[in-house]
Amino acid sequence: VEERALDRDCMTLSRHVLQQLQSFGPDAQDLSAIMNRIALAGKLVSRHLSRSGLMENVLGFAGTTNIQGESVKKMDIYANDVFISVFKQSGLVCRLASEEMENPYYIPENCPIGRYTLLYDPIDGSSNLDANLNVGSIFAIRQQEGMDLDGEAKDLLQNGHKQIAAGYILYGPSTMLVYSIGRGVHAFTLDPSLGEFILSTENIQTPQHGSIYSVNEGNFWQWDEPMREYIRYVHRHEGYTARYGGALVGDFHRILFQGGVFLYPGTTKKPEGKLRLLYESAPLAFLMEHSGGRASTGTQDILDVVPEKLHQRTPLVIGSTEDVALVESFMQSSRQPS
Ligand code: P6P
Repeated sequence: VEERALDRDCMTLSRHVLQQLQSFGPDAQDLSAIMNRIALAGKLVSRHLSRSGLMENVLGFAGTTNIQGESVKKMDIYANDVFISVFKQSGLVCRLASEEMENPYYIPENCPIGRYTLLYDPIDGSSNLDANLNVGSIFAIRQQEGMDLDGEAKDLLQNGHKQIAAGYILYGPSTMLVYSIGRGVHAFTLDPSLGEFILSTENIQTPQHGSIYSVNEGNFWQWDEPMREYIRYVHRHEGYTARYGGALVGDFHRILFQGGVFLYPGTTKKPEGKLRLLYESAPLAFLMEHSGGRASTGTQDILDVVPEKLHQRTPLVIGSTEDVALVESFMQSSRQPS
């Protein structure tokens, strides 16, 4: 048993990425190195969060608002800068597109050698921090296409099939990193004593159906009739239970492992929904599609959506294939209310 435990402790994230690619060509090395930098960012953010209650000037509002007019938390800014710093020294990533920055951040010394772009939400669900509840970082990696001479990063405005890797870091009771490079979805748990993310679940399989539906029912009065019909259906039928943590990564993580469905549909206030496409919904859709689940806007696969702008929002229905299909049957009102 001791030997098995030792072997497991040796399956670090970068080793796993190389193994996944079964080749040690330049792409494999690059992706392994990029994942390693993301792991470093996760460790730095995790360390900062674990002491956030004790340090001055970490929690609370930064006194600024981001491009969506949302008040920015100091932690949002810290985490955003962590990702920039870890990639500055990497030589791999030329551009970073983040929820916290109106325009992509370019690292000139890495361009054009570093042909990769990191799209990320540095801290998602930061309002949970004030209650010491889980938050997460979400990321996707794309290859730059063209020279982007005008600095508009127009090549990022392509559908989610252009993602070559995606994942998230969940800062919960343990810090976990979940990723996919298109060959299954794998979870790693940070062992703080080693400072390493160690493989904890390989090839996660999302059940075809689950009892959980995860949605903010406080928005009921803002939904259209098909969405209300779906909620009435799950209220009426036995076997459903509601779980909603208010932070996307934690709610997603539960569905990824246990099945069920997470929804953030359009509302009267936000017809396009609240969640962003490029660095929230598309990375999670990439994962869910590779763990046997599905991700939809309610009428279209998330991975097929072509954004018109960097910070575009989208409605999101994501989880078990059967449960996403049930929601779609209401949304496409192809179903008679039963
Ligand atoms: P609501 C957090 O602000 C966030 O962006 C996601 O992490 C989360 O899923 C959602 O918004 C919660 O939004 O409207 O239910 O509070």
